[in-house]
Amino acid sequence: MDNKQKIAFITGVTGQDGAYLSEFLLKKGYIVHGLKRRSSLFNTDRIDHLYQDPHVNNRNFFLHYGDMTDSTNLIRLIKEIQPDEIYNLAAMSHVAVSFETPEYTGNADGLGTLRILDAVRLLGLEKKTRIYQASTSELYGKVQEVPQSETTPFYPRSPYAVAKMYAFWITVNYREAYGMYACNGILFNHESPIRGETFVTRKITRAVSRIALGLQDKFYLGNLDAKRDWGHAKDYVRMMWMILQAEEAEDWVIATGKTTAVRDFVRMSFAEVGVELDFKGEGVDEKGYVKACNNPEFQLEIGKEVLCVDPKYFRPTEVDLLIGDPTKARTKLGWECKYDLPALIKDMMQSDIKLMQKDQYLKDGGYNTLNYFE
Ligand code: NAP
Ligand code: G4F
Repeated sequence: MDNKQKIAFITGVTGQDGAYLSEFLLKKGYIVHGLKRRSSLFNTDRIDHLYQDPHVNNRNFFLHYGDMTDSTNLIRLIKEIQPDEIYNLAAMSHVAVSFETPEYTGNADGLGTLRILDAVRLLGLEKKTRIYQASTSELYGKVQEVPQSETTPFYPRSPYAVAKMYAFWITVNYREAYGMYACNGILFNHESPIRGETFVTRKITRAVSRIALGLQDKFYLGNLDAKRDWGHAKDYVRMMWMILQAEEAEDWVIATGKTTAVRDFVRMSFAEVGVELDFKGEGVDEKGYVKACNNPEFQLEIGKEVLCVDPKYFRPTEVDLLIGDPTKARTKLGWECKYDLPALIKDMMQSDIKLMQKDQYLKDGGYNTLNYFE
C-alpha cells in the first residue's frame, strides 16, 4: 500500500459482511466510512468494537446516516468522502421477506445500486473510485447449469433475485458505458457467528444450542432438501477486497465448490454437541429425533422430537440447488477458503452455545447482568 491511506465507503456497514469487511480494511490501514440507517434502537452491535469517539483525533472509522433509497444523501456523502473504493453491500437481503416487500426490495437493492453508480459518474469520480457490487448466487435461481460459473445464464426466482439482477447488469453497463472500474462479486451463501438470526444456518445453530442447554424443546424449518454452497463470511470479505485490487474490472464467482442440504446442516450442528439425529417421515411430516446423546454435558432424552417442518417457511418459488465453480477466482486471484463447512459450523456452534449460556444463567436465577460471561 502506498503512503496515502486509502479511503473506503461501505454501504450496509452494520450487516454481517459490512462488519467483517470494516475490520479487514481497518487492519489493512484504510480509512473506513460506513453508511448506516437511522433506527429507533441501536443497530450497531456488529461494529461496536470498531466505534471511535467523535472527539478523539486520528480517527479512521466513521459512520454516516443514510439510506439506499435516498439519492441526495448518497451523492452528498460520496462527494464528501471522495472514496477510492466503494463496497455496495446494503440490501434488503432476505429472500423470503422480499416476497412480502417486493417494491421496497426493488428500490433498495436494484435502484439503490444505480444511485451509487450514478453518484460516482455525476461527481466525475469515474477514474478514481472503484466499485464492488454485492451480487449473489440467487441470480442462478432455477439453475441452468451445475456447477454455476461466471458464464451460467441467470434465472432469478424471487423479487430479491430479480432486483439483484438489475443491480448486476447496471454495474456491467456503467463499466462498459463510462469506463468505470465496477465489478460484481457473485457470492454464494456465506455465514458466520454474526449471521442474521433468520437465515437458515444461524436459525439452526441458535436452536440447536438452546435445545442442548434445555432452553427450548424443538424448532421448525421449511424446505430441508434445499442445497446450498456455504462458506465463511471472513473468507468472502477478503475476496471483495481482492476483486477491487485486480488489474481489470471483471465479475467473479466466489464459492467453495461444495453443496450441502439443509437437513445435513442440521445433522452436523447437532453432532457438534454430541447428539446424533434420526429423521423419520416425509415432506411436511418429516421430523428429527434424538438417536444418541454422547456428551454428558447435554442430557437429551433418546427419541426426543427436536425438529419439525412448518410449511409457512416454504417459499412461493424455491432455489433448490446452488453450487459454485470458483475456478476463475482461484486461478486469477488466488482465491482459497480457510474455513470448510465443518469449521464454519464449529465456529457458529461454539459462539451460539456461549451466547445461549447467558440466557441459561438468567433462567436459572443468575445475576441480571449479561456481562457476567464475557
Ligand atoms: P445483512 O447482514 O442483511 O446486511 C445488510 C445491510 O444492509 C445492513 O447493514 C442493513 O442495515 C443494510 N440495509 C438494508 N437496507 C438498507 C437501506 N435501504 N439503506 C441502507 N442500508 C440498508 O447482509 P449480508 O449477509 O451482510 O450481505 C451483504 C450483501 O451481500 C447484501 O447486499 C446481500 O444481498 C449480499 N449477499 C449476501 C450473501 C450472503 O450469503 N450473506 C450472498 C450473496 C450476496 P440494518 O443493519 O439497519 O438492517
Ligand atoms: O438461509 P436462507 O434464508 O438463505 P438464501 O435464501 O439462500 O439467501 C441467502 O443467500 C443468498 C446467496 O445465495 C444471498 F444472496 C441472500 O442475501 C441470503 O444471504 O435459506 C437457505 C435455504 C433456502 O432454500 C430456504 O428455503 O434454506 C431453506 N430453509 C429451510 N427452512 C429456510 C428455512 N430458510 C430460512 N431462512 N428459514 C427457514 O426456516
